[in-house]
Amino acid sequence: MTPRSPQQKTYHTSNPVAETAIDRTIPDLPIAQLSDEDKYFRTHKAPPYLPEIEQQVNDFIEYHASNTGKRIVLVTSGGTTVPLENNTVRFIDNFSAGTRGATSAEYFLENGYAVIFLHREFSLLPYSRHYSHTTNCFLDYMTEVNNKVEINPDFADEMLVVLRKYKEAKESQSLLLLPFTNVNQYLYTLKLMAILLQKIENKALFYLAAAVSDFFLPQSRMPHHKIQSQAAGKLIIDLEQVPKFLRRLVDNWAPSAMIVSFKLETDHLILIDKAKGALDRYQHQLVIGNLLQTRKKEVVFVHPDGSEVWIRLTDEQKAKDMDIEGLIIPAVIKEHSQWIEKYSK
Ligand code: 9Z3
Repeated sequence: MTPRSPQQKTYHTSNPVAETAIDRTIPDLPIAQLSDEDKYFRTHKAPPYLPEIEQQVNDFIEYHASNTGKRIVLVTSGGTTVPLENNTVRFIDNFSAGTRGATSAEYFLENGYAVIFLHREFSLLPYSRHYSHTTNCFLDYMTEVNNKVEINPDFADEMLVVLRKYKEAKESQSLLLLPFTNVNQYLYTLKLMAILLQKIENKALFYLAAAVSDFFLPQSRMPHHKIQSQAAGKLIIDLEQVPKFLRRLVDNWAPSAMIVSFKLETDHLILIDKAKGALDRYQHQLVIGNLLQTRKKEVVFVHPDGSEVWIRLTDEQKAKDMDIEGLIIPAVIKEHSQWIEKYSK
């Protein structure tokens, strides 16, 4: 199996740009107030490869609109980095391996969706995730017979199932892999995707499982070269808050799409309140709450009407090593169908 498609390249962090001047000369109107989100995009340069991605995504949307009529889900997956230097040697990262995103993408594909998989480069990918980042090396799935490499028969049946699904996704052109590494690349790409997906209106679904950093170092303050250790005995890092982009996504970038975000906490006492707070603030359709410690076994769906629905693997399902995404995705799809129906009336 070839785990990487040609779309995946290594892109480089962009250079800082000077702030664009605002015209404040217009009389009789309150001085224009830039939102934090607008300020962000005015003061941070877009990744240079963005036009290439735009073309690929346009083609993907066009293909499905004209040929298959499939709904399209944007799945975000894995953690964003926060570079500390422009020529990046050091960066801040988070724990996410991309399991939630990669597994969810498989279930969306199985349920007839086309998937744009916006993922942290080198994090887990749909299908190949079964054979990478595991305790086993992929070579453990192979065996030597008469001087030739073959799949170890112990794994062959399981691998055949995965292989068929992978081929089906590829042949039906239903999976588009797009990478990001740092939070700037993530934000620019998310905004672009949202604007392009406006074409299919409510058939677009946003499933935001990526672990996005809350703090970052603005490009205007980022040293060009590697920070030198001789210069100071201590390194003090002064980070800004990443603007809350979800409101922009809901109101401006993707006003017709259904938007699902994840809320991650480690303290179970605050999870529900934080999920409700996100819905209040961003006014989107669904927050899926999860705790770091139990995220693979249970999640909670929190809705704007205040309802909370827990989804849990049963002991039997746990024993069979079933993915919780096998329960999450059908439930999300059901809500997306209701959203489409409501919006189409
Ligand atoms: C999640 O909560 C995901 O479920 C996980 C998946 C990151 C926990 P893994 O990749 O983990 O399977 O190991 N994603 C959202 C995390 C996040 O950054 N949420 C923000 C927040 O909680 C809102 S967008 O404030």
